[in-house]
Amino acid sequence: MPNVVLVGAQWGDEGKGKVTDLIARDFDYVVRYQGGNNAGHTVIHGEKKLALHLIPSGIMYEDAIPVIGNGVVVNPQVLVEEMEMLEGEGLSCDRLKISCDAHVIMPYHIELDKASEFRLGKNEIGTTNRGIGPCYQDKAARSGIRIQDLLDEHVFRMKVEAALETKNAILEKVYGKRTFTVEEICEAYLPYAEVIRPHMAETAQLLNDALREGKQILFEGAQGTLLDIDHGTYPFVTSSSCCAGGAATGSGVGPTAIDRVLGIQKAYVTRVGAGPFPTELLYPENGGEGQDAIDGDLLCSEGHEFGVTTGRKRRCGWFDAVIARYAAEVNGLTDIALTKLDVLSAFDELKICVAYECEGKRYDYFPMQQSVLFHAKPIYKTMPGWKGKDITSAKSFDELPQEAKDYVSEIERLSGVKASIISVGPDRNQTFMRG
Ligand code: 2SA
Ligand code: GDP
Ligand code: MG
Repeated sequence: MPNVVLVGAQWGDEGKGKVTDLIARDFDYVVRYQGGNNAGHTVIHGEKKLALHLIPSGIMYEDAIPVIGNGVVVNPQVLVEEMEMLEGEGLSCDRLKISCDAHVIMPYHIELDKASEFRLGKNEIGTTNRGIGPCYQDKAARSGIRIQDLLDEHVFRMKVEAALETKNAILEKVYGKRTFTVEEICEAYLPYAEVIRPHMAETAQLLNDALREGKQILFEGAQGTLLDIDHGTYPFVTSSSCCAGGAATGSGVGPTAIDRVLGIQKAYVTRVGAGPFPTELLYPENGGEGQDAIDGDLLCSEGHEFGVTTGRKRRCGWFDAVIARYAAEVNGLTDIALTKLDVLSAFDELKICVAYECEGKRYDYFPMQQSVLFHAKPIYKTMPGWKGKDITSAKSFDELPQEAKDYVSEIERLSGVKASIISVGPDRNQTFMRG
């Protein structure tokens, strides 16, 4: 298999963890290139479901080297706890490499994230409160603290001291929150440095050496296209480059090394957090009623749609081909993995959004203005479902009911990308490839 970027094609939680885990055995390196412990990637280990937040899903295979790239933001406490959890499951983390240039999520980032969300009130972004945004903010402002700083006590102290001058002022004066001392931060963070030290590496060099040796790399995206800081539904996005382009900047590997961009699409759409979502089937608690509310609830319950990191109930809606086409373009998708097709077995009929309508105008392409997206009404095509036919043990496309084949083919036609992998259940073996 060539070098592959695996990217979420919607608002995250498309099943990236499962697909990464499925194909990772064929790669020498599995690299996270953006985000932090806001991610929640579910993988199956034996009989158990494991949630990974920071460590690449490639950790499941002892021949693959997992790499946390320079584009990732690292909470050292979460990292160490996740390593301990994996070791406890019998999965060694000895091979894990962490970029010396990755930025560190500091305790004040988490407080600032919470305080800023609280202040926004009903206009909140709905962040995971993990300090992601404030950490990337410092990175862009060139005042961040990196993994290499954490491993040098003198430098770390100096940088924390400098940071606290402004962070404490903001926490106290703007938000009326608690402040931090250099001592308490050093006491909490410096012990982690010793756990991280053996894993720290110049990962860009490591990956480029690997490429020269003909090794193969899988880049594991977190969140999704519409949460990308540039291409997503700004400002209701995360603060990193989730799209395929981020794989290059977030790892130090040039774009010419990438051969394939695999988009992960759910057979319907979910979103967790605030922001526009044209095909949303509003829950009753959010003002929804009638058949839409029933369908939304059914998608949520059949798909077990709850956040892996925060436990929040995800918003659910019909498949949106406008988004699918957009994701195909901004990522340069070569093919897609279509997941959770089995969840749709609960419905008599299915809807696919083919375009939007806003103030009498039809939008076949993702609208330029956020206000249009907020008010966009989906134009649906209705398709027959395959209710009552269990597809969870299908081993090939031919074994799917005709209605399911037609649904997949319509998604391919509308998005212009072939579904090379189809997932019909959470387990590794509930998946088949198409030639
Ligand atoms: P943040 O915390 O600054 O990145 O939040 C900004 C927006 O990005 C969304 N976001 C996510 N959306 C889906 N899944 C994510 N990971 C977890 C999961 C989420 C969870 O796998 O379920 O457990 O709630 C994720 N991470 C960030 C977030 O909802 C904001 O809209
Ligand atoms: P990620 O963030 O993209 O890795 O996705 P999450 O792990 O947050 O959410 C995907 C959820 O769907 C997890 O609970 C998976 O176990 C589950 N899942 C993945 N693929 C399938 C599938 O084809 N069918 C069903 N029913 N569940 C799936
Ligand atoms: Mg997730």
